[in-house]
Amino acid sequence: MKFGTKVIHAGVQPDPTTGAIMTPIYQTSTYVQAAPGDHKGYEYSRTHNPTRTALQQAIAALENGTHGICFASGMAAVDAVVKLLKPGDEVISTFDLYGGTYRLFTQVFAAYGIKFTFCSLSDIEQVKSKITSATRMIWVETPTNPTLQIIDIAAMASIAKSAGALLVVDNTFATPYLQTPLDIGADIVLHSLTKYMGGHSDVVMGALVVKDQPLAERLIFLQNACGGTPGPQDCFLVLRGIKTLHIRMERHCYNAQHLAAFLSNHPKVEKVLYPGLANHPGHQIAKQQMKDFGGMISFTLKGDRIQDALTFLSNTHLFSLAESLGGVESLVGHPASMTHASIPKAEREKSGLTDTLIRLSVGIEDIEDLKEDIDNALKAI
Ligand code: P1T
Repeated sequence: MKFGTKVIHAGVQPDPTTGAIMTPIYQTSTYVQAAPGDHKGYEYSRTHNPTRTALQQAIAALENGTHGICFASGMAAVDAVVKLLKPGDEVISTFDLYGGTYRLFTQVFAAYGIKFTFCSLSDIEQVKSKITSATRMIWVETPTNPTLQIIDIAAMASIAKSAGALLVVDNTFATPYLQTPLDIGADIVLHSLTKYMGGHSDVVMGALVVKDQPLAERLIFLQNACGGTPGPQDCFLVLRGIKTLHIRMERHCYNAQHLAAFLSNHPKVEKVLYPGLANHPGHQIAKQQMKDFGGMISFTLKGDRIQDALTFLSNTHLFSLAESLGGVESLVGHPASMTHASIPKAEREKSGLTDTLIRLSVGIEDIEDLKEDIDNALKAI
């Protein structure tokens, strides 16, 4: 089945009791049993819920996995993956990572004896040099949040395999419309469904997708045992959101490509980070592993003055100043003080996350209006 058909049909079927074409919101915590253990597959909604089951099947199908496992937030999904490990185990990752993921690694799990090593994941030799006999996981975002580096998934998979480690790919920025990491060697795909998958900035949720039965069983166990599960109404909203994922992503990519070109030629702009630009260091790998280049752009201003960045941020009107990304409406953010404030300055600057970096989540509005909005805010500097 092709992607545009899958987003609409995978995982869902008319409701068996009424024929309702849309999966109902099963707003129930429990299910009546005819006798102890004699039930219809549902016992308690932390463990299973029919609306969640439909969403989990749909997401698994989109990522070419066998199991989708949903959580109450992207962070709850990250939490479940790290709980596969035990004290003494090591994870290799990078500073160029969502600030909340870095915070969970360094301020929660480090205290439980799990070791996190941060390096440049675009430097394959550096990654190999960090492998030890305790390495159990390589943790990748690609494109990265917020400097939009492209990490070679197949190369990371081969390093992980030879070390006997799992490769985790946070696919939030790309979505399965642009890349399916399980097909090129990843073991676990992670999503903040809050972003492009939900697509409408009206829900917070996360998911994991795997294609290995024992790994799925352990993650499903952790989902139920730790209990960070989403409610059925949120699952319904994401199910509805993903029906238009392919159409929204096409427009996000189209708008971002045009806006990146516009910014690149603007006299007040220093550097544009967008993998769709031919001068982006990860452009060739992006072309190989992605269908298009996504809807996120980061850039810096000439002169590198924080005041200029703040002036820009308070002068956009269609781009709203807010955390998050991936909704139909355009957002602008200042990672150093917002989404990535929990990463110490010296560490975030190692991957180019300076105090003047501005991040755009380019929405699906008309490109001419978006260009005009950015141009006006640049003129205000
Ligand atoms: O916000 P939540 O649904 O818990 O997802 C966490 C998360 C995980 N992975 C990536 C790549 C993310 O970008 C996020 C959340 N990011 C933002 C809120 C942000 O504005 O970057």
